[in-house]
Amino acid sequence: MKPKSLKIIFAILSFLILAWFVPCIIFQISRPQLKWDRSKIDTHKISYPKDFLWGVATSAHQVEGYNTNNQWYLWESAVDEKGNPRIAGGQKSGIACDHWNRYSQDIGLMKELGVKSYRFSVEWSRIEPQEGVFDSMAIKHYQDVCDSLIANGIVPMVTLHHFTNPIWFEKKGAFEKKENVADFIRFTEVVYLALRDRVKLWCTINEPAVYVVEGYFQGANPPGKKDPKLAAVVLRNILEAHVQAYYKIKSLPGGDQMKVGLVKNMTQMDPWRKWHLGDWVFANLIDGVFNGTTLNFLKTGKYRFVMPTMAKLMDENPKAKGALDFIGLNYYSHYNYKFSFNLDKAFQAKLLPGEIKTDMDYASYPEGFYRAIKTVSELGVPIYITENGIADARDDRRELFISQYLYAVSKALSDGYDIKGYYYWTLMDNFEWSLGYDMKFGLYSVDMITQKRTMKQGAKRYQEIIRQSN
Ligand code: IFM
Repeated sequence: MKPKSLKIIFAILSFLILAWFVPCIIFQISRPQLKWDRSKIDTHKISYPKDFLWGVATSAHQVEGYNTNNQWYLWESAVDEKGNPRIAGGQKSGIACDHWNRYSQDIGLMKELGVKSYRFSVEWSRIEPQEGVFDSMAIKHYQDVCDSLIANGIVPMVTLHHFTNPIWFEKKGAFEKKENVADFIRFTEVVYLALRDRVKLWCTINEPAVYVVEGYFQGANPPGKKDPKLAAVVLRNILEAHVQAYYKIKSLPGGDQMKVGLVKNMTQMDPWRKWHLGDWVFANLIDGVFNGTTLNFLKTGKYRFVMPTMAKLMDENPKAKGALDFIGLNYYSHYNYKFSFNLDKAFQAKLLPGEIKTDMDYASYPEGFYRAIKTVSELGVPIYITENGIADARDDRRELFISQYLYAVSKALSDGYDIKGYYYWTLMDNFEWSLGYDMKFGLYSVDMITQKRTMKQGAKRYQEIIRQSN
């Protein structure tokens, strides 16, 4: 071969190598995947401020039982295109943990743990069973729950929307239509006025991106659609609902005294292979849609949802900037993406070598907690960890999980991040949506026949950490 041809081949090869590896290096620098040498970490060397708000979290549909008037209840009896049940093994939420009737007993469990706060959601379909018709008994129920919490020295944190919609709202298109946001705002006003004397901490919407991805992109949750363009619209509208709910509360009596925030699930979207440009491109794309769109909207008021060839929606609401007194952070883990032209394959979670798997399809990844705190801190408001926990039916990883994840939070605190509280997900084993009762996130197990609650061994680490920090 002539030297000239060799030179050309060399130049092409060099170009290809540069075009492949240089972006990989840039991505690694801009989004480093933190990895601690866990064998050198002393998870007992942690420290928390005296006024740190230790808590537990639940949501209405997952624990209350017989929420028969929402879209999830219908979904639980539905089948997919192939005739398979929508929920694993055809399970139904049913009586769940009967928390509607047993909340006093459950507040006793919170006392036993030593927590100072309880995050729970109010069930819209109970409070407004028909459009514009409010049930005073349901409202009274939540007033009683708050009274009982306060009497026991436990601070209530209320979530207004945690995945469930009343059937009437779902039927009229839920958040697919921007004009329907007004329904949520009317509900917000009623709940706020009923509970404002008792509740100071408000979460508007729980995990908007999860609601959208599961319901409108992957179709695992109701309404089971797989429509990226609609997903872009629904995310825009549900974020708009947050903004309007924020200003609605602020405009009502006592609103200026309230802390109102949005709850963001920060799943780290990482490449499976750091040297693979395809993995990076895929991970960045998902990160952009799942995390970036929401964070950017809250930061700048600009809505930018881009999935090349699938969906693109740009919008703006300058009022979104500033519509936040705190950010609620739900953190569990990361997903490692492997590039594939077949989207279903690329979405399959991959575990990195040596990772400890939880019962969910992801690993335990405490370093990602620190990364998530760092990322949401850029919003410039205090952080409440509104959810964090492990699905661990054998209860043989929970203690380590709690130790390592609370080490990450303690490290973030000592590095100056403004974290006000931490809510373990979840108080007791409950209905984990499309996975039914198979995923055991609870600090307490629940006997589904007798409803007996039993503290798990792993929960004792949480109890100990709370006790030591007081
Ligand atoms: O159970 C869910 C909760 O409803 C929302 N955040 C994640 C939890 C565990 O998957």
